[in-house]
Amino acid sequence: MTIDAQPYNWPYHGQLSFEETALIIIDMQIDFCGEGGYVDRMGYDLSLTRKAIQPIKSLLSAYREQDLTIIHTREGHRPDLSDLPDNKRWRSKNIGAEIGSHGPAGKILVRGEKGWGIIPELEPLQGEIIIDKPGKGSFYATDLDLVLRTRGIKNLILTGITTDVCVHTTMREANDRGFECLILEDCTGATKKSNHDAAIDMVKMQGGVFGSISHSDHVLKALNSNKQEAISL
Ligand code: C5J
Repeated sequence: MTIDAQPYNWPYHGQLSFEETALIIIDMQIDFCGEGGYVDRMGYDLSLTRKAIQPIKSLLSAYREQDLTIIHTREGHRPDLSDLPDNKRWRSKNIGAEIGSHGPAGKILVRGEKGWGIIPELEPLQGEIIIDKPGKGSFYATDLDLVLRTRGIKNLILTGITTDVCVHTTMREANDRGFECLILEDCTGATKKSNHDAAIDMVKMQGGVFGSISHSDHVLKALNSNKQEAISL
């Protein structure tokens, strides 16, 4: 089985096993797509990040139905900001949304605050893995690599926000670590549409420089075949 994708049907070796394929949902937090959060405070259009919610929700429920590996991530910092590099703080202050300062959704990008929470539509269930990360990439200063390898995960389906920042950084890091990556166009979003489009487009270069690109409909179709196959056994 493979998933229809560009520039190549995924995965490249043509033998997709969902048991070895994790669904990664990146930073679907109030701070990135909810009112009063970090992205809202910076003045960006929330509809661009919120567009990913419904397609991710459909995929999440299909993954849950088959008891497959789901990983949620959250970007955020310790309440004492001891893991917040000075340059990251300075830049957020410069744009009027200083990390750690008080906003309508609590302290911006601080663990335990309202804005840091995952949006109710995609709230993790008990037992689903959550990776807390201080940076943009999901591997930096986290145990994600260990968790994936312990579970025998070889392939990652990447969803979440933002396409050009945390999703791309994670995809690039994962690709370098030998994970086979698929990014879903409709399950991602950026703070600027042209950045989303460019981030999706650049994956297609060099024969799929970081992996391949697809749409949630194609993954849902493959998940359905996987389910039918399991029933017929
Ligand atoms: C950003 C993210 N854009 N989750 N974080 O600062 O992409």
